[in-house]
Amino acid sequence: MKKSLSIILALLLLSATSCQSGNNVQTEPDTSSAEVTTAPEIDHFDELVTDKYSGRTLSIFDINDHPTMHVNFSAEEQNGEIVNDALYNRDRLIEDKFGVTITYDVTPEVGAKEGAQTLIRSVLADEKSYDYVIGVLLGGALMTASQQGVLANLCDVPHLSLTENWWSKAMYDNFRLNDTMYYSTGDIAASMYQMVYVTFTNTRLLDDYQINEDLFSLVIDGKWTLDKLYDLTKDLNRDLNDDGKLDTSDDFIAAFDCYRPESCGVHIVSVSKDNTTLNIDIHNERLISYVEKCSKLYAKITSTGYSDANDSKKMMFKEGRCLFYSHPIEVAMSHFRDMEDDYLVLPMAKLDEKQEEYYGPGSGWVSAFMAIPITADYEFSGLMAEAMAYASYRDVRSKAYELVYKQKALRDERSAEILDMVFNNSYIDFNSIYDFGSMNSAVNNAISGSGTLISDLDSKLPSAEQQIENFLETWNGQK
Ligand SMILES: [Ca+2]
Repeated sequence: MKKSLSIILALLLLSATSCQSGNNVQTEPDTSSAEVTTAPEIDHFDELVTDKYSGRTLSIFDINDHPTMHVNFSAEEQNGEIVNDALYNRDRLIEDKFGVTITYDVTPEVGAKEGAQTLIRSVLADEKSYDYVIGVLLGGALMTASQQGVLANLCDVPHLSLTENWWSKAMYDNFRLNDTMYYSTGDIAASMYQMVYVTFTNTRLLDDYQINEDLFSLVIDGKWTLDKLYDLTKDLNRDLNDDGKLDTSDDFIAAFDCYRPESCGVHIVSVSKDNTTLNIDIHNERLISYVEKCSKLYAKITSTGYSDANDSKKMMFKEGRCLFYSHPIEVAMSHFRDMEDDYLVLPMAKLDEKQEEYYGPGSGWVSAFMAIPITADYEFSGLMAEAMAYASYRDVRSKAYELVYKQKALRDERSAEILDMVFNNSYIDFNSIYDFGSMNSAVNNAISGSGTLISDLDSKLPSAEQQIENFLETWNGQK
């Protein structure tokens, strides 16, 4: 009931989400009538269904470097894999309700970069195009396509409710410039469920260290912050082999970094209040506070035992030598299925309790972003993308929960509520993708103690400003 209520609420709030602010005025329900009737539940999906496109093909292009890992569409049959079967059923539902036939092209051999080139060529040659694409941003993929004038401004596409939970409101707020956005993320791409950064917590270690706080309640009450994480983990690091340094191979580390300022709503480069330009904000109090808190929280460690430092950290958490570990959620499927200890999944900690929401920073290397080519029929593409996104939110997302917690019985209603919080706000900001003037490294170096935040950022400022100027010219030149 709670779910259907929230859907009704979402529908009530479903104002025009074109990128210009809407002036939808919701009328207060008339409660004066003595006779109280229960409103029938309206499902957004039913509002979208039409037979107008019966017989048409919906053509989707998945610009994906790792389609077997980042799965956005099903095999031809159900095969018992949870997400596969949910995607299979979603597609059959869409085909059935709209009378369309869904087809996918994917780029397993050529990779996402070549896939983006294929897309660009098809648009420039004005050939029959895809109705929408799902793709990787980085490595010459959709980010490059978005600079070639081949992607639609999603704000001009009808039917898309870009601030609803099945799209990313945080993306809308932070990746929309001059009322233009060329891609967004959300449930339409099932790999979104894998790309989001969360904090894994080993529950056996919570017991061992007698941390008795109910972390789920803490999160739900809005009190899961970097300061809290520090309070829980200070003094817990142990140099177990007594060699005078902390190392991933044989020591105990209480909390692992990930350095994603977006998790704290911190942006070195942000969209101006009037939405017309990008501002660099070096003397940003939130940024300074973020760096200070992370420096205090995260130990200086070396990483040995694996060629990739990331692998060392994953194994350390899996082996029960790390209490809190921040990483994209996909590691639950790739590494933790046979982990002995139980774990909880928490959002990335907030900067402070004043921060209103938890955010799930995403990765531009995962095929989790939706775009529409300018050659598409916007009316059709928008309707189908909206229906696919909403159907995924309603029917597929709950299956992703099962994958995350596959191994143990820790799931309860609150674990789903918490995953919803991060999935609803999965996003990236401009600087995490474009890294103007390489300013991201200045932040990372300041946290790890190998740099000084303000002076390092200052030295990168001229280059960042120049790059932003060039960027704005390209972004706006396509309008
Ligand atoms: Ca050591």
